Amino acid sequence: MSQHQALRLHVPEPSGRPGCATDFSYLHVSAAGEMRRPPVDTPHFDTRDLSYGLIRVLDHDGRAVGPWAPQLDTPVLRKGLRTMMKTRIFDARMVIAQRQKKISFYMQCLGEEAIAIAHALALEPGDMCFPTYRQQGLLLGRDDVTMVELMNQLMSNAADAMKGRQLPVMYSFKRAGFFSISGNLATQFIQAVGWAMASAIKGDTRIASGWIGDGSTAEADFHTALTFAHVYRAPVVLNVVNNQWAISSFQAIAGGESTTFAAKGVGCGIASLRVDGNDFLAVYAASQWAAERARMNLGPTLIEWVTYRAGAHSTSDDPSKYRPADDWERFPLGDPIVRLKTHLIGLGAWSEQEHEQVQKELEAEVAAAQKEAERHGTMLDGPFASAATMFDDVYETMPAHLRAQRQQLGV
Ligand SMILES: Cc1ncc(C[n+]2csc(CCOP(=O)(O)OP(=O)(O)O)c2C)c(N)n1
Ligand SMILES: [Mg+2]
Repeated sequence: MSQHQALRLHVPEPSGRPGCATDFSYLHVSAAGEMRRPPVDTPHFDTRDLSYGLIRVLDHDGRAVGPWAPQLDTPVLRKGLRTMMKTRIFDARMVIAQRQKKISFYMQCLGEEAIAIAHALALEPGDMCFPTYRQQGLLLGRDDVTMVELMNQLMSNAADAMKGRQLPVMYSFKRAGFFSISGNLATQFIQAVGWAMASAIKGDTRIASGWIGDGSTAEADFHTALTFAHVYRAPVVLNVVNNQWAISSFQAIAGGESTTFAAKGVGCGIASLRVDGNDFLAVYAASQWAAERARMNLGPTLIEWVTYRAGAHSTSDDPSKYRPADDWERFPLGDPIVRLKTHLIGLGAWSEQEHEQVQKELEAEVAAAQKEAERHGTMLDGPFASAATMFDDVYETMPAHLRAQRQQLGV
């Protein structure tokens, strides 16, 4: 027998389980206004404290405090709140539509609305996002993409621009700087870095914004993307949405327990920030800082957005099996909609009455869009595309084995 003790592995566990409240002290939440804001040309090693702390602007009373408080006009904030409310209503209706079998599958971004919506404000026309399936807010804040178009895709109906070949939610809007979503997670990150490098090689001025979830950072693509982004100082913003869960796997399993996802960026030579993702103002301020760095050829920035996936992973998931049902209510960073609403009320630019009124207006707007989309068909009762369409638009000249399969199908 060896005189050494038996070796053992550490397997991270969440601090809460169904019936046992989560201890959120693991999050290490800084006070609003506490973190410093360095100049955009700061070197990566000077962001070390910012990758372990938490950049926050909105305090408990909804006031904007500290060096990261951005200068955003009230109409922009009002539109931001409206878009977050619209996104939540849209999501809720689409979950119901899935339960009614009108769509086959859906993924909501409940609780994470501020991230995509405030981030979009820091981007310019022509910039390209490489999103995952929880950034519908990038599209719902735009005037050049309609809710009907999104719903057509979700219902895989006759007006679906993807012709039913993409899983619902996997949108593609080149004109809106929204790269086709791929279900193969983490691919978005290397694609974003590659696109950003191409933009620089061409001498263009457009930057890229890549997206990944906490769980997906465990994929090799994440690390490859960081290496290329760092080495070539690619003009890209690397967004890691840490919503605490990857389906039923706690974020610690992907490596967020004794370090942070932002700190991984610093280790790779990339300026990195850890930011309150439920704080609309902090999301905008950090995104703007990172976008400016990219535009000024100062290289990539990794931003870890700390948030909470308040809903189920997808319509195929039941989170009550693996986490406490009231987790979101107890999450220390609160609800992004309530926080921006409180801020605007404090500024005298919103009221409870207006909130109720806007809620009703948006519910009617989303319902009308659904009615319009359903005119083109749903998964419940068609009309369905011919099976022949799955063979179209893939190869310029269809290979023989596919021609044979098509014949076999008789279409
Ligand atoms: C490469 C790859 N592995 C596994 C999956 C299956 N899968 C789909 S979503 C998901 C969880 C992802 O969690 P996270 O990255 O934290 O994103 P979130 O869903 O929380 O937004 C997994 C494992 C996949 N789609 N692609
Ligand atoms: Mg996650």
